[in-house]
Amino acid sequence: MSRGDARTRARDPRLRALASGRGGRTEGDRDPRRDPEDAKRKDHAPAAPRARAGAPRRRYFDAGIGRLSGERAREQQLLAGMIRIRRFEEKCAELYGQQKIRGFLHLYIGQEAVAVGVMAALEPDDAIVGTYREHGHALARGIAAGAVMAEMYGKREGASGGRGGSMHIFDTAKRFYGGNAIVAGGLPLAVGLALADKLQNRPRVTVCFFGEGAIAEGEFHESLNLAALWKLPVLFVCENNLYAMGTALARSESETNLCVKAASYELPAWSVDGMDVRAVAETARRAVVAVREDGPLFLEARTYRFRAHSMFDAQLYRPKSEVEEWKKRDPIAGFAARLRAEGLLDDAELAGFEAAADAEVASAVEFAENGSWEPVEDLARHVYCEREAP
Ligand SMILES: Cc1ncc(C[n+]2csc(CCOP(=O)(O)OP(=O)(O)O)c2C)c(N)n1
Repeated sequence: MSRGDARTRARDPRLRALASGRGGRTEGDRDPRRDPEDAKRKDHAPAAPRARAGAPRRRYFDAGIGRLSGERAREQQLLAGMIRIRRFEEKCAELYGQQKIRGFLHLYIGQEAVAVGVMAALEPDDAIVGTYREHGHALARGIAAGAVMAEMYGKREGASGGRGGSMHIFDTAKRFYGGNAIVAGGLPLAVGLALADKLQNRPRVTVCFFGEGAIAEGEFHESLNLAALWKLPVLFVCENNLYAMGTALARSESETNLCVKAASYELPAWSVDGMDVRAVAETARRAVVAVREDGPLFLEARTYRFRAHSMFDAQLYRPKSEVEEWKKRDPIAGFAARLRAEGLLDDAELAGFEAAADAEVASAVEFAENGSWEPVEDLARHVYCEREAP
């Protein structure tokens, strides 16, 4: 070792700790492997939202018990938004069985509070990048249910002209940039969108949704690094549902605390209960303000998917009892009960939201059924840009 290396090591407490055999942890750090909460997470028990150490404390904010303004209309809107997504996706599962929808279909059922809570914090000019589980993101952003359903059918009237299908919903007017089939593929796109906004002095935020599986990809690390380095206005929303297809988080990651990973790129890293729409909405509101002012932020939403990974999945990798445990925390039933108890919702209002969602879904199906197929002559269109080169 050169004298320069030795001097660097002496200055950096983490390197000193490595040299002393403490695995890179400094005295101030807690060892997640000895922490009972983290031990629970490794067993995939529903974990209470919690901030933890690993970087300067002020960087963490745990808003699992946050509360919105209490305004009746605003709270009810969150509930109605979730019901709408649930009903839409239940219908999609049915249509898939009838082969009206083909290819892959990844349902968002169980995770509705994340999309609805985060979208409530955004302005029309802000941009969104979703994953292949993005029907919920698209609906929460206000893309017409008919356009989303027609895309599922592969019809020309679909949001992406029927060429994308369920994994590639796209709507520039809503600044909704996919729908991405590639795990972590959306992160660099979000960084690019935010870089463009920053270079052109536009006060916009880009929100990027991704699953915890994306954290194993190089694109996650490259994107967080560049976003932090260039102070880009990106809100990275990691929907941690504990499984990447059949792979549990603890089977693929030595560090299961995702905030620690994000904080290592010098991003503020927050964690929120993704089954609690009120907490998500309030945390996202604060996060978006912070991103507009200071640059990128990582938000982990701890959530769970109630259905299989996709329509082809025997779910042998998780016990049924675990799914049942999480279903007790259903974001819709739980929030409806809470609003009722607080006098912010009555039975007639709830029935009204359910009926409105059913009617909207029925008319979306009708729209898709009546849609048209793209003519074969158009097959090679949209492969190359049709504009003249400048
Ligand atoms: C780069 C890449 N590798 C592998 C796949 C296959 N694949 C599809 S979904 C998936 C799991 C992703 O899990 P996660 O990111 O946690 O999202 P979730 O399905 O839980 O919402 C994998 C590995 C892919 N689509 N892209």
